[in-house]
Amino acid sequence: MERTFLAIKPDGVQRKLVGEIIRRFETKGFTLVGLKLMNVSRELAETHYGVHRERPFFAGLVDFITSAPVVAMVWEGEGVIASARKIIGATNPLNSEPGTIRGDFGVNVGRNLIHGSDAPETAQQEVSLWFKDEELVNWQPALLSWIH
Ligand code: RTP
Ligand code: MG
Repeated sequence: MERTFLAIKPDGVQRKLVGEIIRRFETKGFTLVGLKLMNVSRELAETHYGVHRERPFFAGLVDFITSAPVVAMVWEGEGVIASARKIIGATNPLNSEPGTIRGDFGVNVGRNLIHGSDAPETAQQEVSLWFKDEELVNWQPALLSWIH
């Protein structure tokens, strides 16, 4: 079953939006298979956002993500990678639709509350970068097959 990596960024945790954000993925019908509150090391942040290493916002992005705890998660379900990106909304909250997490709660592109893997390859890489195998729980919600 498809899996994606999501992380509630420091602003989401500081603003007490953890429950609200998790609720949106639960009520959509996805299954939580990994969850931890953690401080992010500089090394992890730089690897995770490595694709943006040459961008002007890179240093600020790493400073921000390492500044306070984040909630790292793995979610499972049909089409979860693309669907989570829709639930999250566009990168810049000025462009994200109301009804999305960033559209409803975000204002600034550098404080956009949550990260979501953007493709199958990055989802796989990010799940194994952030979680050890034994930290993920394989389980199937009862009756899922005929509810969703
Ligand atoms: P994320 O990786 O955090 O889920 O966000 P994303 O895919 O929607 O956006 P991406 O292009 O991967 O950018 C990563 C994060 O860098 C910050 N950013 N700042 N112009 C800017 O100042 C700027 N552009 C991007 C954002 O916080 C974005 O989430
Ligand atoms: Mg991205």
